[in-house]
Amino acid sequence: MTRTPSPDDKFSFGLWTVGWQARDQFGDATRPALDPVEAVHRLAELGAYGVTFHDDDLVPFGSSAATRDDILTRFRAALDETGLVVPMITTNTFSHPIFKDGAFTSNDRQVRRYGLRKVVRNVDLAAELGAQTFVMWGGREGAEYDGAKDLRAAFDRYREGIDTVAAYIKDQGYAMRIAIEPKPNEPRGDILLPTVGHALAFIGELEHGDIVGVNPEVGHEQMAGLNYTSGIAQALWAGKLFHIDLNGQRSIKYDQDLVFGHGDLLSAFFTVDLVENGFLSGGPRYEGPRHFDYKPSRTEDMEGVWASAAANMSTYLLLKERAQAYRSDPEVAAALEASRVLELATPTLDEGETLADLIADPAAYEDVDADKLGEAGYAFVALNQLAVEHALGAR
Ligand code: GLT
Ligand code: MN
Ligand code: MN
Repeated sequence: MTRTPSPDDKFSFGLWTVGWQARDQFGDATRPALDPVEAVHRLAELGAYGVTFHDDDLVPFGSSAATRDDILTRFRAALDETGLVVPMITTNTFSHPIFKDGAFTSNDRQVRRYGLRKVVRNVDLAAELGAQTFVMWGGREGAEYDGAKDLRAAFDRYREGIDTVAAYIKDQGYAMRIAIEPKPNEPRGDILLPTVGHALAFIGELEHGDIVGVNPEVGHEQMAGLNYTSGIAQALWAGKLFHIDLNGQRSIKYDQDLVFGHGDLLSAFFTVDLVENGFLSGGPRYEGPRHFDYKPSRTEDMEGVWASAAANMSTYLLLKERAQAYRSDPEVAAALEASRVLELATPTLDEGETLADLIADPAAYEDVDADKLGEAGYAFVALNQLAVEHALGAR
C-alpha cells in the first residue's frame, strides 16, 4: 500500500524536477510551465518538507532587479504559508550559451569571471533563504575532445573557483557548505569530477575543503557502472556526505532520472538501509534532506507529475520499513554472524600490537594452514537472499 510522508521524513524536491516540461533532445515540451508557487503548495500538500532550486528556475535568466524582487516576495510568501523550507540552492551554469564550454573551467576567462559572479550572487540568496547546502553540479565543466582542454589548468581553475566561493561563504559568516555533484558525462562528452571518488580526491586539494563535500546522485554513479551505496558510504566515512540526490537509473546509458526505486530496486533498498539505519558497526550518520532529483517521464501529464512525486516518497518509506525489518530479523543477525560480517569491525592488529609483534607471531603466518583457511565459504548468498525476501515484503 502507498505510504504517505510527513515533513519529519525530510523529503525535498528540486523545482526543476516537477517543473520539467519534458523537452528533450528529440522532442518538444509535453507539459505546460509550472509556477514555482504552485509547486511549493503541491509539494507541501504531498508531505514534502523542502524545496530546492537553481537561481534560474525561480528567477528567469536576465530578469531585472524589480522582477527578481517581485518573484522572491511571492515565493517567500508561499514558503511561509506552507512551512516548506529551502535546505539547498544551486546555480545554473549550464543552460545559457555563455556556459557552453563551462563556467569555472571555460577556456574563455571572461566567461569564468561571469560564472563566478553568478555563483556568488546566488550564495547570497541561499543565505537569505536559510539554505545550509550549496550544490555545485559542473555539468558543462568538461569537453568532447581530449585536445580541447589543458587539463592541469582546468583543475587549477576549478579549484580556484570553488575555493573562491568557499572563502566567500566563510568571510560572510554563512552557515553553509558546498556540495559538489559528480557526473561522468552528459551534457559534455566527459565531465570533470566524474564520480564520487574523483570529487573526494579533488576536495583534498582545496584550501577551503573543510566546508566542501559531495552530493552524489544515484543515476550519475550508476551511469558509470558504479555502486551508489558504496559511493555514499565512502563519502560518509570521510565526513563528506553533505547532501544526496535520489532517483532511479536502469544501467549504463543516458541519465534517466527515473523515480527513486524505479531503477535498481535492490540497490535502492541498501541505500535506504544505510541512510536510515547507518553502518552495521555504527559511526557517522547522514542527517540531511532526502532529496529527490528525478524527472517525471515525458509520457506523463501534470497529474502524472504529482503521482510520480508521491511515488518517490512512498517507495522510500516502503524501503525504510523493509530495511528496518531486515535489521531486526534474528535470522538476518544469524546470517551476518555466519558470514562474519561483524568481524570486519575488529582491528587487524591487537591494541598496542606493532607490526614487529605481528611478524614475530607464528600463529599469524608460519603456523597458518592457508589451504584450510581458504576452504570455508562466507555464505553471502544466503544473506543476500534474506535481503531480497525482506525487500519483496516476503518476511
Ligand atoms: C541538473 C542535473 C542535476 C543536478 C542539478 C543541480 S542540475 O538538473 O541533471 O543532476 O542535481 O545543479
Ligand atoms: Mn541526473
Ligand atoms: Mn542531481
